[in-house]
Amino acid sequence: MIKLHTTLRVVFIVEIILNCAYAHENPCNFVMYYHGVYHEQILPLAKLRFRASCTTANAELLKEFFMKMTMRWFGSKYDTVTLKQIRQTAYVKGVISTLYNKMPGELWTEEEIKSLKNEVEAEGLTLDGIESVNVSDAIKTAGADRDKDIDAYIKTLENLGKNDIHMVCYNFMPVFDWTRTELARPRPDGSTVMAYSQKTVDSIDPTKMFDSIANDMNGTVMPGWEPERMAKIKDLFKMYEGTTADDLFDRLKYFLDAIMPVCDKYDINMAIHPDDPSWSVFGLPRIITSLPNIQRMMKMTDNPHNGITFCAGSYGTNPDNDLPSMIRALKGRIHFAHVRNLQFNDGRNDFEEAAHLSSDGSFDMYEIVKALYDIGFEGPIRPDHGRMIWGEKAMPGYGLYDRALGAAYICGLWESIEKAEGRK
Ligand code: DNO
Repeated sequence: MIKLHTTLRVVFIVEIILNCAYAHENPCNFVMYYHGVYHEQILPLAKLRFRASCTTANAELLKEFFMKMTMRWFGSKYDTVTLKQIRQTAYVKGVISTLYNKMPGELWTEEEIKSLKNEVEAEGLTLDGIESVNVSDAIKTAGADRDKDIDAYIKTLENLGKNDIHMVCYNFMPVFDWTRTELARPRPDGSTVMAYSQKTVDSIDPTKMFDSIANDMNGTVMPGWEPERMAKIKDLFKMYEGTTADDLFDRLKYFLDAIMPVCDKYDINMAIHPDDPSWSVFGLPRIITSLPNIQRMMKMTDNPHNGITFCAGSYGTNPDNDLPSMIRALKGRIHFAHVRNLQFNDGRNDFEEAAHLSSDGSFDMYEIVKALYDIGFEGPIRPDHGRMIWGEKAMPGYGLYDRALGAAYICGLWESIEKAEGRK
């Protein structure tokens, strides 16, 4: 530990001297520059040196310095999985949670956040971020309440910052969040998974989409598919009528520009979730779908706090997205990672979710985890949608058992990569 701190300190001092001139121009430059350099250059360098000197004797230290395995938790009122169960997985050290009852545009108070945090910490876990603080339709459609809703969002971020929460996942998808046409497709081994069929999407009335899957929700409320929201589905489609991809980019920029000052003040990393699947559905434009589109988003509001959730299963719906090379290209701007696998049955026309294991699906999970390791990813990571196995009844994708297997698998990949790299 002492060795690592000394290394960090020396690298810091050299870095500070080298950047004096830059700092003199404007002290703000220095703060921003320092933040980026620290995360993108200094810390990975220090870690590299640390790893090089690693032996099994200091395996204890490894626990502290690398990615943090988490699990999504919807709160005690809504989740079938308990914090006690999550803690006992041993692999998972923290949760990513939310105030699930909050409507988009509604303010989250400091006390409400504190009580969520206390509840998590009382079970020996940490609250490592929020998924999601949802963005209202007024913001996404540039409607009359846009500025009012942005003000509430800023205050919510401020209250999160005051509670020492530094990562917020959100999405900018119109009408639907992620889209699946089946919530319980059986696999040969008797497990069930969520699946997508383009044929179904093309043949179904989008306003009936919710009814067609509602029976498979196991009595839970699925994020983005809240019954109150689905009851207004026709109005929602009307609100987005005529919206183009450029409109969505402009509105996203307006939103991001407004919230960046509070993110800078409290060091909050905004992690936009990709559109899932990563193409337009039901004629609605979708923008967070590919590397060029992410780069456009990062450039239009150029701030290290404007980053992404790298969701392998969502970007991976498009076989043109080369997941490991996207991760490498996005170094420094991936603030949260969702790691899961998919099985393609027929290109983009039909896919189903699979176990996290590479051989159960279409992705090379080792290469995905290796790319995250190589860029020095140090944010929260979580297993994503699991299969429903062992008779569990839970929110589709969010049961305990298969996500726990996923967490164990990802931790195993990570540890073996870390040890192999340390030996170099
Ligand atoms: C689906 C999730 C999404 C995600 C939101 C983020 O299971 O990955 O619902 O949480 O898009 O706002």
